[in-house]
Amino acid sequence: MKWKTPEETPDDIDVGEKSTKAGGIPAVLSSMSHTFKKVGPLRSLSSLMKINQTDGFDCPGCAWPEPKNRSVAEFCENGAKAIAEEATKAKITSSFFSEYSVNDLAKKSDYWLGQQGRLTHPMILKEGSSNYEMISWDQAFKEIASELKALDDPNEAIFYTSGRTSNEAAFLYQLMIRKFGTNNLPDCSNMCHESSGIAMGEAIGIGKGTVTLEDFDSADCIIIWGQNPGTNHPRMLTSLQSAARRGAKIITINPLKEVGTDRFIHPKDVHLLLGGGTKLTTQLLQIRINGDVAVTKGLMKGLLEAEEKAPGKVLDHEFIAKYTEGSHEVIEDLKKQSWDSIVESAGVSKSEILKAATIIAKSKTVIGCWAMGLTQHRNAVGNIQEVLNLLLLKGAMGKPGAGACPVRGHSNVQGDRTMGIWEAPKEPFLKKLDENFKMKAPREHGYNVVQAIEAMHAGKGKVFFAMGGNFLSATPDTEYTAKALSKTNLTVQVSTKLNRSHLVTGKRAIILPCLGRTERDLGQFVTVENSMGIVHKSIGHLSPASNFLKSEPEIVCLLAKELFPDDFVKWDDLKMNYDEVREMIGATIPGFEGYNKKVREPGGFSLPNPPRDSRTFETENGKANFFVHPLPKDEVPEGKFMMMTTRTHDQFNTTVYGLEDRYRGIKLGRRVVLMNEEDMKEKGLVQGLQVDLESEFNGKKRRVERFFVVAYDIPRKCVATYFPEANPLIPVDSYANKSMTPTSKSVIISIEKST
Ligand SMILES: Nc1nc2c(c(=O)[nH]1)N[C@H]1C(S)=C(S)[C@@H](COP(=O)(O)OP(=O)(O)OC[C@H]3O[C@@H](n4cnc5c(=O)[nH]c(N)nc54)[C@H](O)[C@@H]3O)O[C@H]1N2
Ligand SMILES: Nc1nc2c(c(=O)[nH]1)N[C@H]1C(S)=C(S)[C@@H](COP(=O)(O)OP(=O)(O)OC[C@H]3O[C@@H](n4cnc5c(=O)[nH]c(N)nc54)[C@H](O)[C@@H]3O)O[C@H]1N2
Ligand SMILES: [Mo]
Repeated sequence: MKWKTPEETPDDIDVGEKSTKAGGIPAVLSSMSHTFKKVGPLRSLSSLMKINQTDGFDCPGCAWPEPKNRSVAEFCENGAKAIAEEATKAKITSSFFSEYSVNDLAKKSDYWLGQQGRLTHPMILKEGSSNYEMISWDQAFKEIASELKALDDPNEAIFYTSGRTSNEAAFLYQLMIRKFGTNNLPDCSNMCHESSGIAMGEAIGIGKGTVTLEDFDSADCIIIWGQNPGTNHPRMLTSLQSAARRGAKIITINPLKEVGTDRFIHPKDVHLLLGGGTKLTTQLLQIRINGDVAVTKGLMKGLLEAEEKAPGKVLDHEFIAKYTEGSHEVIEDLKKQSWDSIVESAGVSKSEILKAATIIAKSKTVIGCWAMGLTQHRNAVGNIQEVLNLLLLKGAMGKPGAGACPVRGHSNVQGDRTMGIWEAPKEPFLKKLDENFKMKAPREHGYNVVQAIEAMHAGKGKVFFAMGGNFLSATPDTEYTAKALSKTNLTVQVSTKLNRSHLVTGKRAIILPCLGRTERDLGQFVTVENSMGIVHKSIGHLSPASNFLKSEPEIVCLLAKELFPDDFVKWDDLKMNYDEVREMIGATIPGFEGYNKKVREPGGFSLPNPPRDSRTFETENGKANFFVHPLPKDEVPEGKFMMMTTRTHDQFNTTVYGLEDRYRGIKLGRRVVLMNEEDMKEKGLVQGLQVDLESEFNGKKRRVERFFVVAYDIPRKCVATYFPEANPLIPVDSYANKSMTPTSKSVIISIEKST
């Protein structure tokens, strides 16, 4: 069916005061009201006490690591919301689907869909039918397997993964898919930190961060590019708070003054709850959207100037000489860049940049953190390599208190990659699969997210299977993607909650409901890897939402058994025996030898990280590489705007918890466009007026209607909207060089009053 804007969209907004600090009493109240209302007091308490404890489950909220000395309540407001969403008492039974047709449901808002509760029974939408109906698990696996077996080529199947899937499920899943014969394994990473992986791989030989949580205890300076930790990684604020308290400097680089990086009160600091909180950010560089290459070059230019004044005191010459290549070219480039062009492209003044550069120059140890503000632009790989250039100039790699920290999104997105969820796997990994599992893994690279959409659109992708996530709403170009999905023969979603991807389907569709992190899985535990490469256990304690649910590993094993009845891999045994799965992983993936033993140690174990552990750089030349990137051209034509899409304080990606973006003071509605007041005046717009937004790319126009204008402290010609409401504007063919990550933070749009 065709995608259109849900009819049930809230049609009013309320803009109040912005918060002045993150955390505090409102955060405590908000977590309590979310969990108590949805989950009930007893279930709430027992689940909140188990979050991120060594004998509990990994919070499905984000991938920020847990400290060694854990407190009783190792969670945050938004973690509590994520758990309430999963542990909710509300349930979707089969009668729900007879009451509402797929068409009826498509009219409902994302918020409403989420409120209906947990999926409880496998369902099928038959060809030509208007409603989902019950199907047995057995029959569901038969239908899926026969559709897959009927394909002319295994590459006509596409297997998506979102980043909550455990290591065990992910490993089994990719094994089944490669046995089936394809590398079509697009994942949420393609839209998220893919640019970080590529940039870091080229520069330092590993696609992962090089810091541990302890490094935050000794860093002199922490720089945060394009990240909103107050909302998306609230537990990071605890690390920032203690850093700020001991005098570390925090530089924030963001077009928005995000409350969470400004001030914070830890909910545990009862005596401080009514006070002003801790000031986190020392200096905010409020750049324009995509001003990061410029501002980072400016910071490095400032470092060179400081070095001239105090030779040998600013740059780490020893590190540069011994471990790196390309510094000369980078320094020459910095000398050639004029301050005028840097200031113009960054959107902040030379004196502001130099002030921040002075802080960095004086710091012996520097950590660079970043998230989606850097990764979702055409020049995203360049953004990140500029960050790495700065860190390398400071020798900020492989020593305490220093390093690169890409802050991951989904709680196991990093682990999924480690387990082989990747469309472009490396030969040594495939060779190991062949040896260990008596197979011939395909060598040809598969589709990433953008290529998967294009393949389905072109009729080349015929079966779409999703292990979690919400492909339709998370991907760019919603209408185009909807059309792509609807051209397939079968779409299958392994899900915990109802979402829009269940409503825009192939000719047939199947929903396989699964257990979540918080739920008991026959007494077994799974394992996950956090943003800092620590692998640890996660065990659910709550009784499952329904007796019909199966775990993700079991779902994979049952489908694999249907696909390959006489396989060398004993799929039937594995579904009950995750230790055995971990043995398989240990025999296949470096760093996981002795997995079962190591992961049973309290807190788990750390994966090898050559740059961090020994300043070893596994790049082609064995060095850490500097890269020179040009300043991005200012591509915003006269009268148009550069749009970013961002998350509110009340959502997890496409899951909408509520309609309030508390820290930004926006209530009741999500169809908003945040604009600079001067730009509004120039266009004759006032707050609360409704406008239509239109993007034009490669000759194709895309449009969304009736967004409310909100006056906001954002640089001129820059606007912000929320993800996923603005995704129909993001062109499928607009993506980052090399990583193909959709440019969700750089979309050129025009704005006109709605008629
Ligand atoms: N509660 C909650 N937690 C989450 C999520 C969630 O939705 N809700 N999502 C999870 C996932 S998958 C991810 S990837 C992370 C995302 O975490 P973030 O990356 O923090 O998420 P975004 O809301 O996309 O925010 C990006 C930030 O970048 C800024 N920005 C936009 N454009 C630019 C730019 O050009 N330059 C710079 N320097 N900054 C820019 C925005 O103002 C915003 O502050 O969070 C994870 N955690
Ligand atoms: N415009 C714009 N688009 C973006 C972004 C942006 O910043 N701007 N960010 C991008 C980023 S960073 C990411 S990571 C992607 C996210 O893309 P996805 O990961 O595909 O999307 P989510 O919204 O996280 O998926 C939510 C669904 O996952 C299912 N789910 C939840 N828990 C589980 C579980 O334990 N198991 C299973 N099987 N299913 C589960 C539920 O059914 C829920 O509806 O979106 C990307 N899209
Ligand atoms: Mo993400």
